[in-house]
Amino acid sequence: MTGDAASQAARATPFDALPRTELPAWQALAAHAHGLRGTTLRDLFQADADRGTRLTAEACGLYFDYAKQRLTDETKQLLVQLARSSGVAERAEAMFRGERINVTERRAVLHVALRAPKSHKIFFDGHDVVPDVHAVLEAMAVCAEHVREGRWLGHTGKPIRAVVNIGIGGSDLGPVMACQALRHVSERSLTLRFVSNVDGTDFSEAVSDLNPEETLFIVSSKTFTTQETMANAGSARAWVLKVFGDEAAIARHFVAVSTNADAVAAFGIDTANMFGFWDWVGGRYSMDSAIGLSTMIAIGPEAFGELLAGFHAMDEHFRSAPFEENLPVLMGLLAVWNTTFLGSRTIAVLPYDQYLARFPAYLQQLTMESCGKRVTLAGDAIDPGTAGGYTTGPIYWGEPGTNGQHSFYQLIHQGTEVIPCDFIAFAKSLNPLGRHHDLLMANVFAQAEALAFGKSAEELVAEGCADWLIPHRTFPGNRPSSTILAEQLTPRLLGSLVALYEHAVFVQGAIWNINCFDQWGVELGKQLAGRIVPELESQDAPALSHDSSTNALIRRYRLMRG
Ligand code: G6Q
Repeated sequence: MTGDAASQAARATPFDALPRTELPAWQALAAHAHGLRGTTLRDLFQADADRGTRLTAEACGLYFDYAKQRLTDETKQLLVQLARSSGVAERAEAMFRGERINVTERRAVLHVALRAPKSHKIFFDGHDVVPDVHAVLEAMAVCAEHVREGRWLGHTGKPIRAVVNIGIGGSDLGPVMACQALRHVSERSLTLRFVSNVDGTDFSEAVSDLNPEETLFIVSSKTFTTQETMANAGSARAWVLKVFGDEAAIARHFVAVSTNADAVAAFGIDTANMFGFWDWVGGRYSMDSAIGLSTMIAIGPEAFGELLAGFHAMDEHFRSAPFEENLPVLMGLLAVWNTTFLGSRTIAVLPYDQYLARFPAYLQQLTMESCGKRVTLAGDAIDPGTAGGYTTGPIYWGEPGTNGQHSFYQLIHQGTEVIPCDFIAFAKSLNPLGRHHDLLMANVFAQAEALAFGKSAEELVAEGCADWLIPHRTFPGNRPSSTILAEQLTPRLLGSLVALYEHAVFVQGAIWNINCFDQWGVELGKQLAGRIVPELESQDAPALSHDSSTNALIRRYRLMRG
């Protein structure tokens, strides 16, 4: 064993070595899934009057109804056994204890520390990180209040009125989602913009109507080396300097969020205006770290504190609730059940709340970057085609309801794919307007009902449907969904909702025995483009050594660009 392998083995939990397909619970579930094939949701509901209230769980203001999932009490029992024998609880404890469970990057995974109250202690390498977290939160609050109250003055003495977050991936998607979700509690006199794409259109459009004298850029990048972010930050710098012609303006118009103080200083941003975080915060788990500075500026430190409290409440629930009533455990198990045992390849997330329009995009990164893995923690292949293999991370996607109903829901109702859905809805509208909210809610309930029970040929005959139309108008039903119902979309509720999905992903990762916390595919993308850039920028036609298709595309681009 090499030194590396030995130290990894020493860190691993006893569960990492267990081939999942050999677990009795796994095998029982495979047989059970086979046995359930002929049973429909109609059958299950007809046989069991309590199903709709029994197969539910509730925590942190979230009511989770999974009665319309294709499962029985026995399925649930077996899934819980699978979670136990896969070491979900032990792995979660290792995370909370600050162990380096991200073995390929040798990092701890401590996003739970970002929302721990001051009174808590969470240790990493013998050091309590909670005071560090709160010190950064306090510094962020000072900055946020200055901007919100018009006390942060630009180079010419005018108060900042527009904030532009420059970042990508985990340094963008969380704040974009949260700022939109919490717009109802945000400071409306401030303009919030987000620039992520290296496409110059993104930057140009974002600043086109802004006044540089009143604009503050937040350069958000954990590494402060990401090509897209550095290119956009460079353009922002040039945009500011073009107006002021004075380097001193940078300090008034730029702050940074990063773990890399040297690179921040080299860029010209005063490190006094840098808000730090730590390598134990993964990008996609960072919206409640300093990466959330734009969110805090928008909603204020108090509401940001509420958001963190919501995250923390779900952390505590995940850590302490019995698996049978544990929302993240149940949600994670359902994803495993639908994906690995019932063969669904995608999960649709359908928020019936316009404020959550970017929630599916945010979740795509959280879920797919985390569970898009094809080897176990020990490096063994688990492609479904290999011995002992199985399907991991499903594709997450979605759009807010009711809009989706007028486009892709057709396929969910009558296509050949079975797509489990997560419906998310709120009892109280943040913008009550006539009948609108009841109409919205009627749609969410009706969709879940129609997907589960469909419409049979007999029902169509009874309605007088012409014979030849019956196959077209029949809805098979038996299409699974869960519904998450909460009272109102508050900052606290949003925190709990995000933490619910974060921990559900953790549960999936533990069961699939994969590393949910690395992202080598993303790293690859960062390197590949870097290799081609000089070939595009060089004045002479460079020798190209890619495949013939890439070579031809590069040549054609150079030609077309002129
Ligand atoms: C997230 C990923 C990735 C990352 C971006 C931005 O988990 O690591 O999406 O957030 O690539 O990276 P920087 O914050 O380092 O610019």
